[in-house]
Amino acid sequence: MSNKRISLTRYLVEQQRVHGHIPSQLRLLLEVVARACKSISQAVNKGDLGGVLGAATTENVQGEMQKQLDIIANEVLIEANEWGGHLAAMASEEMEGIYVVPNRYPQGEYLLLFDPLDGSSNIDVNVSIGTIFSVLRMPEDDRGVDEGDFLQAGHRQVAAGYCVYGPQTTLVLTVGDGVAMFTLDREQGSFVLTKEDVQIPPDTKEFAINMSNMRHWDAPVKRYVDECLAGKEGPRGKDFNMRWVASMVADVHRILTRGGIFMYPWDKREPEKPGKLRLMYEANPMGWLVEQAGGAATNGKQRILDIQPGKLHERVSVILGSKNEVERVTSYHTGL
Ligand code: P6P
Repeated sequence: MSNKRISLTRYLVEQQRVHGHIPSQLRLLLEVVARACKSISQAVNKGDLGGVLGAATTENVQGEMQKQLDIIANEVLIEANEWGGHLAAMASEEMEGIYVVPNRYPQGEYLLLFDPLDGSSNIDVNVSIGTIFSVLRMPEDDRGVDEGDFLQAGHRQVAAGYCVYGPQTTLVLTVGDGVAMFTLDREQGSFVLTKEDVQIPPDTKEFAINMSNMRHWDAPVKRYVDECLAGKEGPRGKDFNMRWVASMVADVHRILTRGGIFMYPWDKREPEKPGKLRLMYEANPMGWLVEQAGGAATNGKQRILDIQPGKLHERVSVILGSKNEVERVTSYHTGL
């Protein structure tokens, strides 16, 4: 890649010129989301100095105690996106129902879904966290927007990405033509293209899973992890390393950067739930990014992006990353 600095705006304009599927309203939406992520990054960066660490006094729709920064990030995204005329409505992990753009603003043709601050348990201990977002198009018919309009399979996304607030603040984005990464230049206050055409190696020696749940896993997951732990002397014939940041954005960023497999599978702690992670604003955007980078994403049995959602906040089992590893774990589930 040449050493000229390409801004997010220039990248999106040039992508539109070359590929023609980033209409101006979608480009505006992505630039607004990026600006909102910059604001969230500033708030996260302040930490204790900003008086924003620690728990709020409220629970989110999942019944989880909210952190102050969860609420701040949610409000930043709502306020940044509601007036631009590019959205019909928004949905967030932090809100029970959808947020319809108020009548005082023009309604657009896109739907924005987000986890405003994923990895909240890491906020107070200064470990990377992030914002995950997914963009869908409003269905064609002209009636008003409701929750049902959001219930589209992940393969219908028109854009997806995340912003990781770590040692660098990096925006990672796909509009269906591969994955690009933009690092925030704090002096200029702009996101600068630092990597494009991201590729995940098909094989890996690194797996990510919360090992403390081992006794609750289903047999196929236990088999896969046991084989990794058996190392050179085992059936895999090589040693594996393990990582678990407990921040999906950080784990996925590592996998996009150097490969690996991330698993948050169904387990028998809450057998009625298909998994912990949410389909619409965690698994779908991350699954598309990983596929766009040559990886794979399944729920153990089927492609995540083919799952037809039944509820806005439904959960899903997630296995994603290096293609050959994901296919191996999936084959242990399906017997194929
Ligand atoms: P556990 C963060 O709360 C999150 O939703 C994901 O970002 C992360 O991968 C997972 O949950 C961590 O869960 O059970 O290991 O704390």
